[in-house]
Amino acid sequence: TSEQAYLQLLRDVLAHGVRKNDRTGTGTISMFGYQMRFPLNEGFPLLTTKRVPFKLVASELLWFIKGDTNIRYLLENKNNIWNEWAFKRWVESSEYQGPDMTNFGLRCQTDEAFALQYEAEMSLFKERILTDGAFAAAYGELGDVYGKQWRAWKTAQGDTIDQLKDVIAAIKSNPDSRRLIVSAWNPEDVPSMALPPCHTMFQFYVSEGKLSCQLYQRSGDIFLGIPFNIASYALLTHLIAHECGLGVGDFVHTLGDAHIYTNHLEQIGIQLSREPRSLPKLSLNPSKRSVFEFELSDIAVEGYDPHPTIKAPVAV
Ligand code: UFP
Repeated sequence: TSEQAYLQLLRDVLAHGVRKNDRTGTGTISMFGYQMRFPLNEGFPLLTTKRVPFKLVASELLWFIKGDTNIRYLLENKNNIWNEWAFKRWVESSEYQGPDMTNFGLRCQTDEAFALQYEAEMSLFKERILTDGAFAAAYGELGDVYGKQWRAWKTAQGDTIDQLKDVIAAIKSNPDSRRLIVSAWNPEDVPSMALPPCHTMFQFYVSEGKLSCQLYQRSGDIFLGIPFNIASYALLTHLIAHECGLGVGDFVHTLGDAHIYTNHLEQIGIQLSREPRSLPKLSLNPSKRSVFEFELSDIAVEGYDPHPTIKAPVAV
């Protein structure tokens, strides 16, 4: 199956990657420039050699598509993947009165007493985001993240560009266009961003009635990030193809700095020892047309029977 493209990436970087230091201080084995291709009609590329949490992929993508940049929607869907970025802003604000949370990511890994304190503060924070609208507006907001750049890119004139809506309209009206691009990398915003976009830009391509998508990802954590990213862009391609009345072609995943963190090697050994199973199928509610109308309950994967989850530390 097309999962082999990912397993081959693991093997190639293990065999040919070079040792490289990184921002997080963890250490990586890295390769520069790599491309994988996932023919989407062969099955939905949700890895089977370990469980990938599809509901989290789908709710995050719908959050981007809505142009939402506030973690409240994610929390309402039990999705915690962006919490740390909002929490950081909260504990660094003058309104925060709790225990000192400086460098919480790193300290949690080495100090168990602190980790408990952090968890208590984080659950208070989440509860308040969910129940207090004014608090959510002030501290759930992440600013210039994907939803903002996709749906409301700001222009020099002071208005905004809806890149996603425009690209969907262009796919319908001019499918042979070679300009079907959405960019998340806004150099004006990068200096003030906690996490400059990893998914820098993506391009669509239509041929023989099928929609393909290529993503340029500047930086990829091969074990933890990439399996999630593959599923997310495969889903985006399906959703847009669905709206445009097209079939699905390939998802082409192009990587800049493709790296394995050195504290993921044992987990990768386990994953590579497993036999891939057949890929699941994606099912979209046929009564919804526009990508902007889709809700989480309209999206499901069928026949997903993966090997168990493999836990690994996230580099922060
Ligand atoms: N990363 C991913 N995929 C993502 C995401 C982050 O692989 O969707 F948001 C990883 C890549 C890298 C780190 O290991 O997070 C970002 O760090 P940097 O900005 O230094 O590249």
